[in-house]
Amino acid sequence: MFGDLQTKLESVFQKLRGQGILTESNISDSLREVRRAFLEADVNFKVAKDFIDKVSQKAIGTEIIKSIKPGQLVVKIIHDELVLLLGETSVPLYQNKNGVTIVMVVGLQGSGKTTFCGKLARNFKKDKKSVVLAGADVYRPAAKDQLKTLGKSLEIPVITDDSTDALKICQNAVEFAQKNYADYVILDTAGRLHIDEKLMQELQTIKSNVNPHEILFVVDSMTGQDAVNSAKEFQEKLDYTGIVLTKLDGDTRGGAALSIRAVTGKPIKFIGVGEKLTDLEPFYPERLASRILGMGDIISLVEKAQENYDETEAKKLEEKLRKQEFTIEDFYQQLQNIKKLGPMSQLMGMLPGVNPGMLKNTKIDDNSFKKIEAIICSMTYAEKQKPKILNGSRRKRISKGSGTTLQDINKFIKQFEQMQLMMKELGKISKKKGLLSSLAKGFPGVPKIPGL
Ligand SMILES: Nc1nc2c(ncn2[C@@H]2O[C@H](COP(=O)(O)OP(=O)(O)O)[C@@H](O)[C@H]2O)c(=O)[nH]1
Ligand SMILES: [Mg+2]
Repeated sequence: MFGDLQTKLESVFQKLRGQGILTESNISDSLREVRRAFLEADVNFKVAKDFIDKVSQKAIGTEIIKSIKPGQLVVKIIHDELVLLLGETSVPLYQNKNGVTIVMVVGLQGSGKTTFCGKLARNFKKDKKSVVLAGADVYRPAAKDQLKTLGKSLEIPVITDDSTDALKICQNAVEFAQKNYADYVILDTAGRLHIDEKLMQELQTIKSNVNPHEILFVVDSMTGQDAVNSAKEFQEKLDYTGIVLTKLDGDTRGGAALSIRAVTGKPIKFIGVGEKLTDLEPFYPERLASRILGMGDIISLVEKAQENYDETEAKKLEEKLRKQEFTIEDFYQQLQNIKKLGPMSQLMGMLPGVNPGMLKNTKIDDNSFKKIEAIICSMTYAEKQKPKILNGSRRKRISKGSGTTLQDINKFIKQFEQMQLMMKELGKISKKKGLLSSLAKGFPGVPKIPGL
């Protein structure tokens, strides 16, 4: 699903995430590329433009949280805007509390109407609801047979006859459903290859006489902008209540999926992801956005960091660093902050900025963090404040207390001293740029970690 679009966006994001500092010019370069990727995916021109404008306004107005790289923040803004574009929340089917719920299914020929009727009927049945199907595609005898076969396999009654009176068939089906206290009746109507007056009139007649609670417009997502154009025409003529996007399993571009809600103002209610009756999913904007961006992990990382980040604490830390008063105790506090974000092994996998080669040589996993924690916990207050006093016998005591080797202790202290040195240097240059963002570049032997 959306393979082409994903690949293109991924390469834009890769560049963006690598940026330590975002300027208006590299944001707008990246957004230009996102726009190009959208247009190549056949996203409606105006939709793409509006989207980029909104992201750009938000990106420029957003305060940078220092524990997150600015590039990651932009990815998050794009994700959030994408969710809005897709409709923000899922819109479930209307349910008639006082009797049969009538669902009318419309769309062009071959869009997947009859298949969708079968899938929906199966879903209802699975929820222990009783369903009646109406075969009202009166122009192709094979269409009625197709529905009858589906009905048989699902053990659901199919109401139809040999006439060409679609309205009558629908009315009969509704009546049958009411008499039998069914929960749902699904009307499978005729489509054409192209929209024409006669088809629209027939559908309008059914709508005004049967008064369906839901009119679902079924559309083949692989047809891109054609899908969007027909969705708009059907909406103007029939004012349907929701959209069913079919054949998403074969859609590598995603243009229809991204544009259709914005162009029609109607919610997408279901997606078809295969030919089988089980291949139907309710539509969740959030899930589709994550699928398109392929980066659910980063999104949750940014969210976690936003939740856990404490601005005042960070300010205090910056002050200490500037005065070169960063102690092992402070380092320990930072470790605790990082731990709040989740298991280290998981965090590392989430971080797109982490160079995999770097990870190979430095095993930063929960265990090595635990080791460091144990070492620090075995130190006295004075040792944490002034690591210089850590002579041989103190080191031996700590290694015994923490269950680590003397080598581990020496390595840790050496790393800490290196880090202090680096911070001293950074403290000099970072007054202008923001110290923590410079620190995000990491210290020797340890990859970049948010919050550090
Ligand atoms: N891959 C895939 N094929 C689908 C999907 N929905 C329908 N189809 C296929 O599309 C073709 C037309 O479907 P049909 O329901 O007869 O369309 P109708 O003319 O609108 O009733 C059939 O071959 C279906 O198997 C889907 O979600 N994914
Ligand atoms: Mg059909």
